[in-house]
Amino acid sequence: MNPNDLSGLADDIKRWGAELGFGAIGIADTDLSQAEQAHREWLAKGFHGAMDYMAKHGDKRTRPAELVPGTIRVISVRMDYLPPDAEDSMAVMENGEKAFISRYALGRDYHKVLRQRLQSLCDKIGNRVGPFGYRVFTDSAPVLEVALAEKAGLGWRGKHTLLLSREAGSWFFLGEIYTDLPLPLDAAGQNHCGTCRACIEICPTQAIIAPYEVDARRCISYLTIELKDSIPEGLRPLIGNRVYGCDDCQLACPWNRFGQLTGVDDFHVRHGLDDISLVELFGWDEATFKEKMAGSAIYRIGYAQWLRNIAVGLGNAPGSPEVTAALEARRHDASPLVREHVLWALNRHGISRN
Ligand code: B12
Ligand code: SF4
Repeated sequence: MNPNDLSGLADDIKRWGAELGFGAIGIADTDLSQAEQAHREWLAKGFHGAMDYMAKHGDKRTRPAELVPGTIRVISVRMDYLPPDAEDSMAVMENGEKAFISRYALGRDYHKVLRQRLQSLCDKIGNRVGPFGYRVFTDSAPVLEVALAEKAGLGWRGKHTLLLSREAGSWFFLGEIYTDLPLPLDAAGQNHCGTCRACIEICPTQAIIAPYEVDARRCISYLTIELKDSIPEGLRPLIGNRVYGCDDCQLACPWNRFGQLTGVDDFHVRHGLDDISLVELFGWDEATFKEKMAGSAIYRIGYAQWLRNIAVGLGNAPGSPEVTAALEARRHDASPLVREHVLWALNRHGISRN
């Protein structure tokens, strides 16, 4: 293809992407050498904690062509997820009897939604150019998504390390197409954080240890989603009522005034999860958990870990007969992980562990 054809193709890709519900699309090359050293250091400091998959792939994460041979361009996409009908986040977090679930997890699991739409975009490209080399990703592969999106002009990395856009704040998922098509490049995003430190100051566990550096081991998102074992006791009181993920650094960010509501029905709130009580959630048996969470990202953490998180929330909740009764009902839970967190929670309410 000549340069004019490639430029026309890039325009078409952006137009098709918008039709498929992507909020923005940009094109980057594969040079992540600037990020490579910082990435190695992050791992060397052990900030990934128990996320072994972060360390497993060596430099493949910063060298796209080593992950998918032949890759010379990355098409980076954004998909907004804020559900239009969700209860106000601050109101839920300030009510200790409620469970706060990160806004990205109130609807259906995003992995499938994004992958399907990225595949549709590749089908459209294939219809235009014939067979071409590509692979689609979102979240789950050794891909440095934020750095690539920044290079592709979708925005800039905020001090909380998430990608920020002037048009959409940070309430979106990222996805990519690695390809061998020599598409024209977009200009990288410019940083607009200035002297603001709101995300760093608000973080309940001081997980943002310096601008652009998160120690995942302290992050509530890691503690409630990625960590499979016992949550360190010292961090439990700081988790408050956040039972799945954490949005505090995003809620504090002034750029999130520009957050866009999602146009994707799959991300709308299901089962009233935006404003539900801890006691009610703790009462779900395993069959109910599986039935209600089918198709949700929450399903992946499993029932025991889910109860572990809610037990922490109940330990931090204002004392009441309902809270005590809910915890007592699980004092002898089959899972040692759940039992241990229940006993801790009862102890917080002045009830002996024995
Ligand atoms: C591992 C991971 C996590 C971990 C670690 C987070 C982290 N900051 O690294 C945990 C479990 C804590 C996590 C939490 C969340 N995550 Co997450 N996560 C990922 C994942 C899988 C990999 C990220 C990664 O590579 N981390 C490793 C480190 C090395 O990367 P890094 O912080 O980007 O490191 C760079 C900077 O530190 C920089 N750097 C270091 N020092 C310095 C110094 C200066 C001066 C500068 C400029 C830069 C700099 O260089 C490093 C290399 O580029 C990505 C998906 C993907 N495949 O990319 C999603 C992803 C980043 N997560 C996402 C989301 C939504 C979240 C949560 C908001 C979920 C929630 N509500 O609970 C929270 C936010 C927490 C936070 N503040 O980061 C989205 C972000 C979308 C966006 N708008 O950017 C992603 C892109 C998933 C997706 N496909 O949509 N996540
Ligand atoms: S998600 Fe929560 S705990 Fe993690 S860095 Fe942001 S504010 Fe801190």
